[in-house]
Amino acid sequence: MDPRNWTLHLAPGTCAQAVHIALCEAGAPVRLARVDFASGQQRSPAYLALNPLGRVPALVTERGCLVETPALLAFVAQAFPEARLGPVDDAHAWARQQAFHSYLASTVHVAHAHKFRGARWSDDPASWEPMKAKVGSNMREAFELIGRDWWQGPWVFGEQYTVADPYLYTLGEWLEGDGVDTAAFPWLLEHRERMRARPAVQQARAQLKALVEAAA
Ligand SMILES: N[C@@H](CCC(=O)N[C@@H](CS)C(=O)NCC(=O)O)C(=O)O
Repeated sequence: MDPRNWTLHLAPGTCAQAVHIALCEAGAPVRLARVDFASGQQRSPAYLALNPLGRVPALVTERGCLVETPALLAFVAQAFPEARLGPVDDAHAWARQQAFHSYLASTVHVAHAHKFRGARWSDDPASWEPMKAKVGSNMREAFELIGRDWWQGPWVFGEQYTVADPYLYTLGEWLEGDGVDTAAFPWLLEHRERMRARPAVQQARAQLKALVEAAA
């Protein structure tokens, strides 16, 4: 498989950033395709034919389309072992990393989604505001747990940077918008600065900016 033949479908401000950064860390020169949420492109027949979930990220490869952030991060770490983006040869450590990714995807991301996507869980618009009101406290509690039970520092799993780092960084960037006072998480703010200093993060941001500007 050759990453030059792959296309990552993404949108600004989404969890797809984690995969984009991971691919930049791996030095994988994939093509990028922006999905325009403003016009509902994620639900267009053409996009649904590609990814029936109607979400980003989606990575189209020669062997088909891969979806779901934890699976994509595992794929990048395993497809580019020389980049050392995860303990792919250590079954226990690898499972532990998958557990962290699963927690981010199934609990943290879902807690955040209650802010804009209440209609997924209830047809009663009156229930959307109470769901939204709970987002800040749920996100704060999730990051308290991460800081207590997962975080090792200076990276999520200690001295070795892994694909867990862009995932935590990406979801952590949502906190202020969710009404969480991040001053309570100095370890996270320091991690954010370390992430922003990485060439791969700067490369991913520059690529996305260019993509957005090209579409404007
Ligand atoms: N479980 C999926 C969730 C993907 C997801 O919900 N992505 C959001 C952006 S962060 C999306 O595409 N939302 C579009 C929509 O809900 O219409 C994953 O972890 O990749």
